[in-house]
Amino acid sequence: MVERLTGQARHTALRELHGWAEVADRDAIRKSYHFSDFSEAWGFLNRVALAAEKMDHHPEIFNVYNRVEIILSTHDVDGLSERDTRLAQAIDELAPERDRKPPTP
Ligand code: H2B
Repeated sequence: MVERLTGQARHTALRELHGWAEVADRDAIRKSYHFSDFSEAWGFLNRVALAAEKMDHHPEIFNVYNRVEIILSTHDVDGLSERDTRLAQAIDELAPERDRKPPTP
C-alpha cells in the first residue's frame, strides 16, 4: 500500500534528492534538465521511460527541443509518495553528471 509522504519522512526523503523542488500549486516535485540538442534530450527520455515502466510508476514529461521538465506525483494518493522519490533517484542516475547529486567526499 502506497502512502502519501508527510512529516519527518517526507523531509528526509526530499533532502536526499538533488535539484528537485516542490511544485507550488499541487503536491508534486519537479526538475528541469538541459541537453545540447533534441537528440540528447530524447535519448535521456527513452531511458527514463524504460526505468519508469520497470518501476510501474509514470512521470509527467514536458519536452521542448533540448529542455526536459519532469514532474512526479502519485495518482493513487493524490500527492507525493516514496514511489516518486525513488523514481526521482533513478532518473537522476540516467541524467548528465551536472544534474546529479555530487558524490559525498
Ligand atoms: N504512476 C503514477 N505517477 N502514479 C500512480 O499512482 C501510478 C502510476 N499508479 N503508474 C500505477 C501506474 C498504477 O496505476 C498501476 C496499476 O500500478
